Amino acid sequence: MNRIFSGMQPTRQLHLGNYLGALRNWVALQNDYECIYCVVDLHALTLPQEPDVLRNNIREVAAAYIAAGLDPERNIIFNQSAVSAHAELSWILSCHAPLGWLNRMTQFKEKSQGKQANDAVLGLFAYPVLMAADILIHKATHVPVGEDQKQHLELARDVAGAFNRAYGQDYFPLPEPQILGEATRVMSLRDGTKKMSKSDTSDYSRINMTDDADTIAQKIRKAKTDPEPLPTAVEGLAARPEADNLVTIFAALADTSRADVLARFGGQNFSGFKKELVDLAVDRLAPITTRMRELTGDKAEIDRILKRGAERADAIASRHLAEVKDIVGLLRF
Ligand code: AQP
Repeated sequence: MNRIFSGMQPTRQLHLGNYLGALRNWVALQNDYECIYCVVDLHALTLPQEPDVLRNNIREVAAAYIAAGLDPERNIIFNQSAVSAHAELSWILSCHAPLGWLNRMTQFKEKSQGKQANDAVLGLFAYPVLMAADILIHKATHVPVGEDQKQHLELARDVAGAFNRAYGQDYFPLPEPQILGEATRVMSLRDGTKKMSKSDTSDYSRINMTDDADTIAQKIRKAKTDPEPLPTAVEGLAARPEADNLVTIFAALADTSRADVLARFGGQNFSGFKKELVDLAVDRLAPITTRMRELTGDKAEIDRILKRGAERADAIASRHLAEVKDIVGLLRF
């Protein structure tokens, strides 16, 4: 049976990269798979968080899922910390994950940059093992993510394989990454060589899912470009990271290809293209933003959805955790 698992961290507001690289694909997948979508709040703790802000962000991410089109009845939507089997399996898996594998993870290197080697916290280093546990506790077969998560997914497969080999059983499926759509890696609007990211200090680097139409327009107008007109073919985007990024965003929002976008705008300067991109982005995001605002206004309803989701997720996860405990030789009473 195919089962999807994926999640987002409730660290600040979600942005267009989260939407185009992941969330939008999740919505499409709900028609064909059994889907479990998690707000990975334990992952958020790997960087310092303000407790009240974190609580709000957890609800806001859940609201974004639903506002983007995920049906909380058809899918399981819950927050990670509400199902303790995630953290328990993470410990068991961490006993099967060699340090050498974790030392290769580029996200840890990026996020611990600027810190003395011994000041980075253990949780940040162990992040990929918790992510492996999130996926494997549900025996998920497919994981839709943006391209930046590919390395972590490979680690999850390696850890699953190491566990299976250690106990001579084909217990965990090796989860397949699903890196889908035209915009698998949306870049910063200020620097086309950097990933669009929640933690970028410049708000102008990203379009947040809560931005209003004026803010979106301003950010796209100010987005970095180069002096050349848009090329007429995709090959012409090579070595033009900012142009490539804006064309990719346009293509993803319009559900078309970069070639089609260039067939329309090739040879023109950026100003007309940017005007159309503003209209398109506002058209696609405004209904989601409006729905998100309605949902976040009703905390009790979001909490009800998360609680119900946690009960459903726990029913799957507890069963698997019990099996894992039996496999490794822990006593259950
Ligand atoms: N720029 C991006 N382009 C495409 N996909 C992206 N994703 C994130 N950024 C982009 C995908 O969104 C999903 C959820 O990501 P996350 O919230 O768990 O954390 P992240 O990848 O750490 O997101 P950020 O914005 O980059 O946060 P910070 O700045 O805190 O590191 C994942 O599927 C991810 O691939």
